[in-house]
Amino acid sequence: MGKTTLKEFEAVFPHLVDEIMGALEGYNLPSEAAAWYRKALEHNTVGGKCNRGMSVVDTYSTLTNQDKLSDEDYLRSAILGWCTELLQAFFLVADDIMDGSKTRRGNVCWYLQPGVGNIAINDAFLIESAIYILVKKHFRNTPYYVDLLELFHEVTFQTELGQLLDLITAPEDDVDLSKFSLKKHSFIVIFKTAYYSFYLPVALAMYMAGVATPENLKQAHDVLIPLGEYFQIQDDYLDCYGDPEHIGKIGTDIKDNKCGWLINQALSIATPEQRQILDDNYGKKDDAAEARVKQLFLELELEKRYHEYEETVVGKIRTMIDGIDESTGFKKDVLTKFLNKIYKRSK
Ligand code: GPP
Ligand code: MG
Ligand code: MG
Ligand code: MG
Repeated sequence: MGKTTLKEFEAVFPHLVDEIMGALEGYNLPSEAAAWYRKALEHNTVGGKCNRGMSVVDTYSTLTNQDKLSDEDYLRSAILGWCTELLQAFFLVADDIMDGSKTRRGNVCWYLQPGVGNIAINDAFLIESAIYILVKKHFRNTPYYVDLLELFHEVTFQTELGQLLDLITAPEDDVDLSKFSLKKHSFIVIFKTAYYSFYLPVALAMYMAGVATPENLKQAHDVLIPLGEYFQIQDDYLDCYGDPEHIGKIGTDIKDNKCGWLINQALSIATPEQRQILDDNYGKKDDAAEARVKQLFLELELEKRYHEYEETVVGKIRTMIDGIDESTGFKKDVLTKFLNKIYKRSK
């Protein structure tokens, strides 16, 4: 099955920016505001791996058994792919403010760019609005238009709920590790990441391919949610152990008091003395305290624990994929491709 390339996929985006700009006609928006919007869109939406966006195109090709899509089918699936990337851009602009991050995709975060600051909050909303401009323009006449709108709205809501729990479990001024648990962690990662990163792109392609029955959506959901949970656990792992040059961002989870996978593992095996070290050093905006936590993670062999987790969860996900019923138009291959893309990822 021919996979789309980043080059091919990225080539669609400038046309979509022009369309979004076209939607401003009639508002008499002063040109400096239009130019700002264009820049916010371009700066924040392009430059990532586009795995989520490209997977809409690839999933659509797989579901419809087409090795090479017609230009029209490519464009339509790529538009839904770019809407997924716009949703991600909206989230990341806001998330970097909330997490106090410094870099994103190898660049200084948008809110830290000269002259941007809090305007980035409004830019995040404007980027979200672009989704609905594009979906309306290209899908209003389809029988599944309302399904697409409801899907984007529900997934956005789910992500915001995950972000809410992520944030209130990590107050800046009150480090209390007894508030953390693997159960909370699981809710956080499924809601803040798995729905929009895994379920959304596949469900979009399923609507386009005409196979989005409740049964098929459930089959997709039941594998994609654990897959997305595994993906965010990789993100938590890379926050501490990834190379900032390679992942394009500097980890903030320890200093930000985040209820991540590593700290939850550490809490489950720490001796009372080690627990004290964590209580004293986790969640402090201090390089030495962060280094002390990292050293303890090393002593607790969390890296080894992570690699064991990875093998176990991937085995379970493969078994779930084997159990998929393909007779109703869904395909195991969609899920296997996702799994292969993220297995042992280092960025
Ligand atoms: C990733 O968390 C989650 C998001 C980007 C969703 C944000 C949701 C909003 C409603 C704004 P993360 O903080 O671990 O991501 P990263 O490590 O990339 O900063
Ligand atoms: Mg973040
Ligand atoms: Mg965050
Ligand atoms: Mg992270």
